[in-house]
Amino acid sequence: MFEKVLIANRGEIALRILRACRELGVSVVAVHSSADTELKHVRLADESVCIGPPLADQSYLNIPSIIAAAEVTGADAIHPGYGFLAENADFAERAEQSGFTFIGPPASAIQTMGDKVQAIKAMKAAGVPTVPGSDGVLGDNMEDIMRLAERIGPPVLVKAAGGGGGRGMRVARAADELPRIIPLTRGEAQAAFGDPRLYMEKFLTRPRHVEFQVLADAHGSAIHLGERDCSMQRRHQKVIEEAPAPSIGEEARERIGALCVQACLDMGYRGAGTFEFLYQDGEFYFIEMNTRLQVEHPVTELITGIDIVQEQLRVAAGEPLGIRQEDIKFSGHAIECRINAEHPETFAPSPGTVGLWHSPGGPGVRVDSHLYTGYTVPPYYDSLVGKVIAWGSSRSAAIARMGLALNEMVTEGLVTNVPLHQAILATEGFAAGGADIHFLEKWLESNNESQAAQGPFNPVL
Ligand code: MV4
Repeated sequence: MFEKVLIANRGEIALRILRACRELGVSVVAVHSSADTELKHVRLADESVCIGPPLADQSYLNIPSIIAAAEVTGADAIHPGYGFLAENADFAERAEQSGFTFIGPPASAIQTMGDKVQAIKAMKAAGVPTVPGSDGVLGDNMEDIMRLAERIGPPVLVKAAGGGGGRGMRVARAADELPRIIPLTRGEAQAAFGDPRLYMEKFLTRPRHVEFQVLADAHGSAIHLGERDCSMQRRHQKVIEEAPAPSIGEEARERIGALCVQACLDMGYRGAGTFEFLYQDGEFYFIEMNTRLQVEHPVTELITGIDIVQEQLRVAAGEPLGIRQEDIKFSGHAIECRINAEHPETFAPSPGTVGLWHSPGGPGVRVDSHLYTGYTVPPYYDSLVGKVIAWGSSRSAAIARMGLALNEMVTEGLVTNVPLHQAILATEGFAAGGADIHFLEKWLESNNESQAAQGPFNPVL
């Protein structure tokens, strides 16, 4: 195992990684911007290094500064967390070239999965089901593109090969919209990703977002930890996640999970990863792979009992996976609410200083948060200030516990989205389970309409 790990991140995930390191007896180096000296994990770390000014470009995204911090502190390895440099193949490569272990997959795997066309190609080769669409990149001939759209059957979605996470894509309702849409999307792709390549998929109109968690070691072993449903989202930001995905069932879990494991083995994947699928009418369609630890990993931890971050550290250190697929037993149901310092109706970020802080607790309640009384949430970064994760023996038991936990939580001085979570939990659509990716935005829209009709009071929040 490593002696010293540098955490190249901030907030709740940096604290989560610090705790995993501590349990394994690993020393921790925290790196932070000048706006983040008060972060909880910085205070708990064995050593800390200021890597630059508040703006992420100059600190958490500053590769030379982070590598220099690893050098001066004598760290063995770097954990990138999520966001920032977590899926930057150049960072992974430069960290390794400087003699540090990058706690994540090989840079080549990050590179391959960052190219969505290559990712789909790799999945098809492994037998993973994908969305009907173009076989690779679209060419320049518009007649060919229009014929392809007719063959797929409109509506179709034009996506940027360099995109992902909802960036760089556009729907064409009919083939004759493509002469307008292709150049538009191509221009945006070139500007945003420096890569004009496009591909096309059938547009699924009411899918759910279901993703599979995998772990792979450097010795040819890989396992899956089942799936999560992340359909409750707004503008590509997940709001609530849960595991298992409602009504998926053991047969599909084992079948799709096994295909993801096979894909990992085929490409020599190592570390934690997530295969994202759209799920509609009982079918799974691979769309993208995430080569990092994800925000929502705790729901999987609560139903499997596996510490995903500790496993990341173990496989990065070259240890074999300690768990076999047949040892994985799924138990109960877990739900995660992302707590953001933002207005629950306008979604405007709302940084501030925490007055009284009460963390919820009790059986089956986990809180991953860096908040403490007196902490000031800076305005420079993502508004996520914590996650409440509730486990229950059934989905309804987990929902009930989440309700109690949200009620218990006190974040005086901060405006948070807790009232939004409470309102979502109270909807029939959420209670039923299996809502699609459009549910939350449609529900918010219908609230706004009834609010406009009834005056200044929101009847739901
Ligand atoms: C799609 C789709 C429908 N059909 N692909 C958006 C984020 C990116 N990861 C892929 N996305 C989508 N791809 C086909 N062929 C709908 C979405 C989509 C979406 C997917 C997952 C979670 C939330 C979403 C919100 C809007 C659109």
